[in-house]
Amino acid sequence: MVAHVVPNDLSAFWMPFTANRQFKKSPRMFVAARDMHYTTADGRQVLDGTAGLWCVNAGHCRPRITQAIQSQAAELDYAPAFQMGHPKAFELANRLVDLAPDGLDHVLFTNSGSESVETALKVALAYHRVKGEGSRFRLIGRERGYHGVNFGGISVGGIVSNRKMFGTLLTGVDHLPHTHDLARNAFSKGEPEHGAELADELERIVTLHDPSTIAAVIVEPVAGSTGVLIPPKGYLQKLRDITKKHGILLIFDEVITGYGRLGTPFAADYFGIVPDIMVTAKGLTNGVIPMGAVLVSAAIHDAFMTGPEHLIEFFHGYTYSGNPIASAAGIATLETYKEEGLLTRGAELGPYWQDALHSLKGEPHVIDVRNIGLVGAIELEPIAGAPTKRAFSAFVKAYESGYLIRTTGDIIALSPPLIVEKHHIDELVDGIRKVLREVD
Ligand code: PXG
Repeated sequence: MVAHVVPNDLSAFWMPFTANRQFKKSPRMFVAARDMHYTTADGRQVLDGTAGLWCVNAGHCRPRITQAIQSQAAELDYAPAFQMGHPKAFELANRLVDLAPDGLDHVLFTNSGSESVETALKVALAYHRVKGEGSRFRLIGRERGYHGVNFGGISVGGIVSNRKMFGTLLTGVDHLPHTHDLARNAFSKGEPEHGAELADELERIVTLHDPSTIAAVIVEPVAGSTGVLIPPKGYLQKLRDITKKHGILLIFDEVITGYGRLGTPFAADYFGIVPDIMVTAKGLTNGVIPMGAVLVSAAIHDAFMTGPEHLIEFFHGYTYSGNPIASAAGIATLETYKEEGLLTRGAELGPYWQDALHSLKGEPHVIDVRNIGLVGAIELEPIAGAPTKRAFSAFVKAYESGYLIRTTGDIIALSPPLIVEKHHIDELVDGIRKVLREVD
């Protein structure tokens, strides 16, 4: 009822993953953005230390992407996603296959990371079934894993607060241990030395359930949301070896690591490991239009392409799978990344980023600094009896001082747009240094 809409009344919007009451007492509003900066409602500039939510990899309001969206909206707004097509979805899929590691040859489109995860898990289960191995129904995730918020994703995910309210979740799920180990690995630069043996837990889980019951293992190559947990040297290779040995699919959830975050197009490139399925979203469209993409091997795709040709091969998809405007945004985003060398910029800037971040060692409350590509984390000692409070205060103080950082638990996570310059890095790190010296 339009008559009841009061401008600037904040109560109707129940905000996602937000302390709603705190926010609405003291709102933090962005009204514009360009390149590395946001503009707040009160006209201040805020340096984006997080690429929005790990998605605006090419920086904000890039003209090529804006124009692509504008002209696509005027030319073909929507085409049915089922039994009909339009050229841009095919073009984007082809470009993704070109960009992805060899062996990932087909693309399913979604509208978010969460939907990409559900899609990947369903492909994995259905794949085994169409191959005549329907006994492979189990999915293995990992503690402290984040795979979005839908039921499959929270089932394989390992974040207690995202799971505990929601009943029985998916059955037939087990979890690997997480790899975070401050006692052995604090202040590691890049991949930590210790912990590859944690991948052997997969052998134990496989033995417990029998390989013939396990469909897939899903992990983030670098866990982002739970505070930038970087895999120990050799760990991911072990997961690849064990899954291959037992005919289990390996799914990399690259929603955060995809599209240049580690200084390579995908984490799979960084670690030299090709998964069977790769889950992406966020940076695919520079965060501008919701879209995700799931890349699968030819072996998986081809296993479905049997039976009479008039029949649907896989009963899954969304109204907006490969939406024309999202596809146009995706193509323009990939062109921007290519033209500006953004997918490898993290490799060039990585050493500078690393040194800058590690200069925070010794500042108040800092118990770890870790980094990989253009990702970083600063872990703070929690206030006794009030976990997360110190980091949240740091987040608010940073915002007030002109820096957007992200906190999860008592960890500050950083992931600037890939167009970041050295002077932005200096500014961000010095800003955080001041904040750390001020917070209780
Ligand atoms: N998988 C991974 C690895 C993610 O990081 C999702 C799936 C879900 O994506 P959607 O598009 O459904 O949100 C994510 C999302 C943070 C943060 O600050 C991380 C995400 C989202 C919002 C905030 O760590 N990751």
